[in-house]
Amino acid sequence: MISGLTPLAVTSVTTSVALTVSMGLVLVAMIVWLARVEDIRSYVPASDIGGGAGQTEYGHEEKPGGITRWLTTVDHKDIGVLYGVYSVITLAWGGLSVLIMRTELLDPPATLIQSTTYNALLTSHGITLLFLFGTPILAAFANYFVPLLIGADDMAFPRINSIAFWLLPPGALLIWAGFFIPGIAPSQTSWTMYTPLSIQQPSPAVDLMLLGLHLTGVSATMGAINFIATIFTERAEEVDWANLDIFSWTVLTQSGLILFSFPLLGSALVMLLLDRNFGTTFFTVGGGGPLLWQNLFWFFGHPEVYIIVLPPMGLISIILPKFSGRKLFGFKFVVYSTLAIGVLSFGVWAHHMFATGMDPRLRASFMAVTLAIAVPSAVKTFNWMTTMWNGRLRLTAPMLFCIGFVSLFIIGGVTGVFLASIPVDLVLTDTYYVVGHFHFILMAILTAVFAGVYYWFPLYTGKWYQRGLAKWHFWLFMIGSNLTFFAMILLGYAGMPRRYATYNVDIGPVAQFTDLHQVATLGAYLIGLSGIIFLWNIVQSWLEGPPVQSSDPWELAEDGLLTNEWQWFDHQRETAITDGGAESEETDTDTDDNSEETA
Ligand code: HEM
Ligand SMILES: [Cu+2]
Repeated sequence: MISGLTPLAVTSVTTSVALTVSMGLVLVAMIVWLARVEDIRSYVPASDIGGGAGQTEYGHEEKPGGITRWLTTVDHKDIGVLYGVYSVITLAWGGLSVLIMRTELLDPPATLIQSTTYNALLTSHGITLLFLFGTPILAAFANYFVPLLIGADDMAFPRINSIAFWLLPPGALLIWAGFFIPGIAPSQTSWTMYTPLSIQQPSPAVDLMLLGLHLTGVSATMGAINFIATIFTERAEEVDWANLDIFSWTVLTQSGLILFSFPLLGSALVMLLLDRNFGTTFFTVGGGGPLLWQNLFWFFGHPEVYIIVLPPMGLISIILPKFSGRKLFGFKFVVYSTLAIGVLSFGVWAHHMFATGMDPRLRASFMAVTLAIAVPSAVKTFNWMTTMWNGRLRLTAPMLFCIGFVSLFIIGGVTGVFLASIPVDLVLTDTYYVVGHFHFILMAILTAVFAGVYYWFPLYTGKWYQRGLAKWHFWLFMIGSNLTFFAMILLGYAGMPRRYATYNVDIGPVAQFTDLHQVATLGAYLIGLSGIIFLWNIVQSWLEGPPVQSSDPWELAEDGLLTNEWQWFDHQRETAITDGGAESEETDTDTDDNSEETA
C-alpha cells in the first residue's frame, strides 16, 4: 500500500503514527507514575471527613505533598490557586502576543511579521484572554473565597470542581495547537469566528481550536453548576439571602449567565465543526446563512462580557468600602442591579449586528434594551462613588486599584452607550473605537483582579507584598491603559478599521494613524512593564515577604467591616500557632507593619 503513496504522504503518515505512539507512551507513563504514588487513595477531601462546624473544616490534614497534592487536590483553596497560576500563564501568552502585534503597528507597512501571523496572534490574543484568562481568573477568586465568605466547608461538589479545572489545560493546548504543531497554520478566525471565513479556513488548527473552546465551555458550565449548588445549599446557618455578601451574589448571577449561554456556544461550535468537516450547511450561504452564526455567537457573546464583568464588580463592591471606612452604600440596589444586568444581558445581542442589514424595527428595539442595560451599571457606579464620598479613604494598593476600576469602567461604559445608538454605531462599527471601548472595560476587569490579589494577599500567603512596587504597578498600569485605549478611541474617530496588520494606504489620515498607533504601542509597553513588576512582586513576596503579624491586617475590625474570610484566617492562624505550625514564631498582636500605610 505505502509504496503507492507519494513521499510527502508517507512522511505525514509516519509523523501521525509517531505522534500517536508517543501520546500513548505519555499516557501509560502517567498511569504508572500515579499508581506508584502511595497515598493517593488515602487522600480524603475535608468536606467528606466531618462536615458541619468544628475543627475539621479547616483540616485537610491528609494532603499528600509536592506535585501529587496539586494534581489530585479537591480542596477549593488549592483549586483556586491552580486557577490563579493557570491564569497567570494564559495572561502572559495573551500579553506577549499583543506586544508583538503592537510592535508591528508602529509603522504603516507590515515589516516585523506577515499579515497571516498578525491574524493568528490577534485570534490567539482574543480567545486566550477571554476564554482562558477572563473566566478562569474569576473562578480562582470564586473558588478560594466564596466558600470562606459563606461559611461553607468546601464547594458542594469538590471532585467536579477539580475536573472542571483539569479540563482547562488540555483546552489551552488545543487552542494554541496551531502554534506548536509543525505543518499546520494557526487559526486566523478572530475571536468571533464569523462564517464563512471560519468554515473555509483549511487549517486543522481551526478544528482543534473549536474542540479546545468546547472543553473550556464544559469546564465553565461545570463550575457554574457547582457555584450555584454551593451558594444555595452550603451556606452557614447565619448566612441567609439578606446578608449574603456581594461577591457571592455576583458569582451566583454570573453562574446563571454561564448556565444559559455557554451550552449555546457549545452547540454552535459543534455545528461549525460539522459544517467544516461533514458538509452540513448550518452557517453556509445556501443553508442557515452566516447571520445564524452571528445570532448564536452573540447570544452567547454579549452575556459573556457580563460573565467577566460581574464578579469584578463584586470584588470592587467588597473591597472599596473596606478602605472607605464604611459599608457599601445601597447594598440592596447593588444586588438588584446585578440581577437586572443578568436578565437584560440576554436581550441586547443584536447590537453587535446593527450593520448587517437586519430588520430596522428589530434593530431599534435592540438599541432600546442596550440603552436600558446601561442603567443598572450606572447604579453601581453611583453606589461606589457615594460609598467613597466623605469617607475615610485609605489609599492602599487594593484601594488605588478600586478607584482605577471605577474610572476605567466609566469611560468604557460611556463609550458603549455611544455605540448603542444605531446611527453612531453605523459610523464607528469595525473601527478601533470599538476596540477602545471594550478594552477600557477589560482593563477595568484587570484592575479589579489586581485589587483582589493585593487585598487578600496576606490571607492566602500569610505574607506582605512590597507596597512601593504595588504602587509602581498601579501607576504604570493606569497611565499605560489610558494612553493605549484613548489613542484607539481617537483612531476609531479618524476611521482606522480594526483587525489589520498594516495601514500602508494612500487615502485617509495615515500620518495621524501612525502617531496614534505609536502612542498606543507605548502605552502597551507600559502595561507590559507593570505586569512584570506585578509578577515579580507577587512571586518574590510570596517566597520572602515579611510575615503578616495580625489576623486583621487591614484593621477592618474597628470600623466593623471584618468579613467571614478574615475570621477563617484568624482561626487558621490560631490553629497554626497551637500546632507549632509554620507561623508558630509569630505572636498575635494587633500592631502590624501595615499600619503606617493605612495612616
Ligand atoms: C459592562 C461591560 C462591557 C463589556 C465587557 C463590553 C465588551 C464589549 C466587547 C468585547 C465588544 C466588541 C465585540 C467585538 O466585536 O469583538 C463590545 C461592543 C459593543 N458594546 Fe460593549 N461592553 C460592555 C458594556 C457596554 C455597555 C454598557 C454598552 C451600552 C450601553 C455597550 C455597547 C456595545 C455595543 C453597541 C457594541 C457593538 C459595537 C460594534 O461592534 O459596532 N457595551 N463590547
Ligand atoms: Cu454586547
